[in-house]
Amino acid sequence: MENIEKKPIVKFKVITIFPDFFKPMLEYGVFSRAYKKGLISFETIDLRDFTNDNYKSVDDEPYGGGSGMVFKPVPLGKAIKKAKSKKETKVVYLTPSGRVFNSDIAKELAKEEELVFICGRYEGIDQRIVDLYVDYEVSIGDYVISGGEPAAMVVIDAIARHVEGVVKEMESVVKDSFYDGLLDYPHYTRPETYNGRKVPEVLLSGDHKRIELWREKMKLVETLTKRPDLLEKAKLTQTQKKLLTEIKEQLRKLT
Ligand code: 6GU
Repeated sequence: MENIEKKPIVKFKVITIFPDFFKPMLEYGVFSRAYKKGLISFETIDLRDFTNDNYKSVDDEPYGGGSGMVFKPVPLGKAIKKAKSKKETKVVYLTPSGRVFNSDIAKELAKEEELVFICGRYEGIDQRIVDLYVDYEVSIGDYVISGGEPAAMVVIDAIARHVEGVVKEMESVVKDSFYDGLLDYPHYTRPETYNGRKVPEVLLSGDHKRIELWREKMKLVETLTKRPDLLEKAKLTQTQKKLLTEIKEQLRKLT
């Protein structure tokens, strides 16, 4: 595979009031394997360790009144300073007000050596923390979840997949949905007939050129029918443009 940039190891550090939330990530699956192999490092930082009152309070009422609580700047600022081992370290704040996370952001962040994540709860964090320390505000979609922790897991997993060696075959990352801005082609495995439905004949042909072409075409069909918005942004190759014209022509004839 050409054009796969070599990535350095990435250190993930997560500031949270629920460090145990992240334990399963280190126990199961691709991320855990990469962690155990030392390809990535992962550390949680308990925000309560940076409080100095008996109640270990991390939040307070918002100035100006209103509902909800806000993460206080003092403990959070201390936690961020502790987490960053150098001043170039990027800080990512998980918030529904952020830029919607995607494969391009994942690839970009995978080039960093160290990343600090802030998981918010309640109404959010003091704005001065955002202004002073945050480099990226990231959301995982247009809905609200109760805290940044599941969002951090999603984002960290997606970034780790772009780090060299994390996914056994970089080829499968390159072929994943979204790597080139398109959805993936459909996949089939044994048996050849399931509930009366046969696997597409081309996949049984052994003709690798034809299979490759079918898959390229199906990626376009999938994207055109399910996520046409992606096609507008995708940088298509000449072959893909030609295939797309053919597909649209065939669809026109059907309707
Ligand atoms: Cl990053 N956090 C929260 N609390 N809700 C979200 C989100 C993040 N992204 C989408 N919804």
